[in-house]
Amino acid sequence: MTARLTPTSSLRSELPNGFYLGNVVPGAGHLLGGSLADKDGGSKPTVRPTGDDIFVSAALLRQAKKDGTLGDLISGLTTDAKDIPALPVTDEVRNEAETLEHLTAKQFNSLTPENQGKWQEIAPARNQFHFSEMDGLLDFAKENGQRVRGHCLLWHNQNPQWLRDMFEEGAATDEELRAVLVQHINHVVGRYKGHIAQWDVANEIFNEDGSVRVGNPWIDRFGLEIIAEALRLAHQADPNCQLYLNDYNVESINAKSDAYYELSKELLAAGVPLHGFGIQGHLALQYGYPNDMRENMARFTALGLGVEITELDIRIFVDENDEARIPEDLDTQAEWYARVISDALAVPGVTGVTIWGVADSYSWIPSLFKGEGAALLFDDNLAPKQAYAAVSGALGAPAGG
Ligand code: 9MR
Repeated sequence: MTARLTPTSSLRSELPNGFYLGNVVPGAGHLLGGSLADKDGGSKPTVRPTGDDIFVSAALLRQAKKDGTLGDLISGLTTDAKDIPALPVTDEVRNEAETLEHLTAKQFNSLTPENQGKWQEIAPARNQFHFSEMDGLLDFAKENGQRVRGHCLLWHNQNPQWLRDMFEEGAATDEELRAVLVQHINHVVGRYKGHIAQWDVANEIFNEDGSVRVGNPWIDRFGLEIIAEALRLAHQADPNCQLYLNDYNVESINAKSDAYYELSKELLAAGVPLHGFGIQGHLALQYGYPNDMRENMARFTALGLGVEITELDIRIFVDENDEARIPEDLDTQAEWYARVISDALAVPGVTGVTIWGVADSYSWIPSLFKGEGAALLFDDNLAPKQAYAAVSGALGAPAGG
């Protein structure tokens, strides 16, 4: 059973003032990001768009995957984007791209680049910036009156090889590395000054037990102090942009979210420009709903920070056709979506919920969690699921419910 989508259905038209319902725009690295970039930490190239249209390029990749030509595409890749063969745009690809584009524009009032803003994508070679996809996303958002969240500046993942090489012992001095950080933040945040409302400045810096994660080259080398420096640099580059820390498994009050709470307090006390806490919200039915999420969000807003759910998806167990193993899971999933929206609306200072993908067929989940998926509002055919109707219902319901 799927929900009904009438020609006038639009989640964004149901939003209370000042509240954002976001989604991601797929792009370079999508589909291949999970299978290539992650395995070796990001040294392999990812696919560049073959046309101007960011949605067509994503649909093309999906078509290649369906046709079984993705392997050829991957083996033909080199680090030089020019060598990537252009794929023919079939009617099917065109239709899918148009539907996805239409849903993205009509249902959501905020957009996040899924991969296009990450270091590997935006600076694939030293001193070379690849802005065309981010520019395309910004143009799309402008045309459709949408806000943009930037994602992300410092992360342990999806860093270009040249940058990782610089962190090899003896390869670069501290001064040289700091100059790279200054250049990156100035170029990237500065370019979109006034057009990107929020940036995830540091992504996923703590472990589940609250200790500092090892593997983010910046933190490994300079310690957490580099986060304050990155926040200051980003603030200089765009003084009106809201600067966020962002992570997963921080929906509840736990050791990891405690670590963010303490760090946030310290940064604020030191006068560092920090404005928000991003709770990713990658949920899975088997782990139970984070019942204390409101309380957790409220302790961050009490510090004066904004809070957003930044990457929501709710995965379930699926069969080999990516369909729910237990059909009732789709109903439970819908209830959870409604709860997240109600929780976010109930806490003053929580300004938005971004869903990490429009349709199940575009989600990152099956590439990382085998046997899990179907985590989004629209199914593989881009038809609305129960979760869509539930989000719509929760937006219409009085806050606090
Ligand atoms: O959705 C993204 C996927 O396409 C990439 O392959 C993957 C690489 O790590 O990153 C995914 O997005 C992640 C986000 O940037 C940070 N939080 C976790 C998200 C899901 O893995």
